[in-house]
Amino acid sequence: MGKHISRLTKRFFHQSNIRILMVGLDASGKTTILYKLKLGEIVATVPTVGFNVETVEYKNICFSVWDVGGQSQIRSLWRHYFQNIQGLIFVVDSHDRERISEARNELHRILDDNELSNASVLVFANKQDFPDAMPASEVADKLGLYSLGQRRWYIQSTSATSGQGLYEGLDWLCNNITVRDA
Ligand code: G3D
Ligand code: MG
Repeated sequence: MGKHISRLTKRFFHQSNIRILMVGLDASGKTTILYKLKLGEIVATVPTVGFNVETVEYKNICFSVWDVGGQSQIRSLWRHYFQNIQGLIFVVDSHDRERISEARNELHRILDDNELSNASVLVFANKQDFPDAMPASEVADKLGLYSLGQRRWYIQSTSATSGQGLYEGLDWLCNNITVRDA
């Protein structure tokens, strides 16, 4: 894991202030991913009631993470975190067929925000270790990724508990982010 991370940091080395947002429905695996990446100390904050944000800063890269779905009253607060985002990671529980359409709605609602119009989208089709998990192609279809038009997106099968697929996905994101130097 350490080797992968140093390789990724080298990639990012010449770029400044990379901001990556990682969101998904609750229990999709975001916190597990954050810990698995071992980027550093995860700081959990509650900027307001019902809105929990985890952040990790690793050299010039800042990850912000929160749960989406169901809390329409706090959506307006998200926009603060949307500014200067180059990459969006959307985490899906590939084993949760019941909530895949809710995941789809949340993803599209986020992508409709103007602040994210240039953000590349990496989807982690997580929990692939479940035998009945939907394959990444089915997750892509059910999330409506094929209708995203010009947007750069990529879907990666992952199993956050073992770490499988995480670095492959991040590799893609490193190569496909739009850097807006301040
Ligand atoms: P969240 O931060 O998106 O809400 P978490 O999700 O990271 O808290 O994960 C929710 C639960 O799913 C956790 O289980 C976690 O271990 C499990 N999980 C995450 N990723 C995977 C995966 O790839 N495979 C499997 N099998 N489980 C995974 P608990 O039991 O702690 O609630
Ligand atoms: Mg969490």
